[in-house]
Amino acid sequence: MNYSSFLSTISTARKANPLRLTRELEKKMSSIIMLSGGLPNADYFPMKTASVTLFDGTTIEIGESMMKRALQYSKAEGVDELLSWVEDLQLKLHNPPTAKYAPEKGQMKVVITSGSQDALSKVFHMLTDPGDNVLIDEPNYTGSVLALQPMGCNLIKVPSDQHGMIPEALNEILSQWKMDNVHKLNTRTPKFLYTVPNGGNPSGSALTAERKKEIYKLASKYNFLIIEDDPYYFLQFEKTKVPSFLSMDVDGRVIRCDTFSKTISPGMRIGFLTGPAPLIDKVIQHTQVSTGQPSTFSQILLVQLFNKWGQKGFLEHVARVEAFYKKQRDTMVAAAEKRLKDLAEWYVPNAGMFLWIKIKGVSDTYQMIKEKALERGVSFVPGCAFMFESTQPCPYVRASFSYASADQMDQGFRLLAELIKEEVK
Ligand code: 09M
Repeated sequence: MNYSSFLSTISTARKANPLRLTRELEKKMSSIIMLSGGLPNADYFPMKTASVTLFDGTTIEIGESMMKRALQYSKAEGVDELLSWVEDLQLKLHNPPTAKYAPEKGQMKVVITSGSQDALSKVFHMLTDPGDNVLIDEPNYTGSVLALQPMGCNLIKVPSDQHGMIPEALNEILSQWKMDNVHKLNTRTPKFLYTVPNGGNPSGSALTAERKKEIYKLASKYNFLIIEDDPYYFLQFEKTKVPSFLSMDVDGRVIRCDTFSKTISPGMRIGFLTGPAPLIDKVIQHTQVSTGQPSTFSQILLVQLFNKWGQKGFLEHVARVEAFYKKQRDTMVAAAEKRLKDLAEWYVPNAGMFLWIKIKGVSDTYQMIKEKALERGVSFVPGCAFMFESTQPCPYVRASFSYASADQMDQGFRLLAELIKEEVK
């Protein structure tokens, strides 16, 4: 793959920051006279040690020298122990074909990010110039749509249903580039496709393995990258997980965003990005001149947690989290059936945190949700928030089942039912 042809003008111009720590220098730090680094003196950091109690009553400790590290600058790509831990996790879960490729051929590389939002923003900046074509399904995660739109790219809407993007529809869109008359679209083929493959936010949609394979084939044929934004990977409610795009990436064209936000903590702001080395290196250069690095403190806390848990303990933890959200999903669907049966429609999401509800007889939910619902004491997100044209009327609302108790779901939907009845009468 010719990775440089995908880079934006800004990303092409980026250079590595010579002030930042490198892997090599960090390894030598204790054995050489260090006069290069503009690192503050750790002896004057006010915090000395920490002991964090876990839910099972056991503790993880950050001792004195670990604390000095945790409070210090660190490498842009992440601290070594966490990097190797997530690399092992990716190998186990996705076994990417690119794992053993030469770096320039797109070898799998991982970088720690300040959550997926940071990763997405950097990836979009890396790839997008004004006028570039981007394939994306609607409705979609507001944080991505709002990050892409100001870059001046053309968002090409790929039709989708509860199983995610429809490959036949994608094929039809792409086939326009073969025709002579391409004036309706920019003549450049799309640079990348963005999608949330599991538990789509807000739609709850989930791509099947078959669809992923079809989409990947089209990506190879038309030479575009796939951005797989998968924060709900660990919240899949079926017995077996659907294989990821990363797991089928023979060409080295997939950039996968993972996050600990939904399984450990969004406040720690730690995620990880996996993709072809030449592209990941560009993200690292961006980090060197933006956030510098994801919080070292958060990373060290995770390292200590994973040292205690091992991969097995982590997977057991996420299985418990997954089981909780599945129960929540069932509770919300039951509440919807009880309260909203004739007033709205939805499908049962098999991953994620959201129920996407289409209100019957209400063409736009904005006023009803933003004003009246809040007055009555319940909040939802109006569907228009997830549309590319957020000022257009939209009959949907997004309800999150992550937080509320069974009673709150029941009462929330009772109030929604009241509002709908008032609206349609
Ligand atoms: N609502 C998300 N989604 C959200 C949301 C949020 C404050 C976040 C998809 O790793 P992170 O934490 O940066 O995750 C970002 C992210 C990326 N991709 C598909 C997501 O759903 C997080 C934060 C308040 C409301 C929020 O509503 O949906």
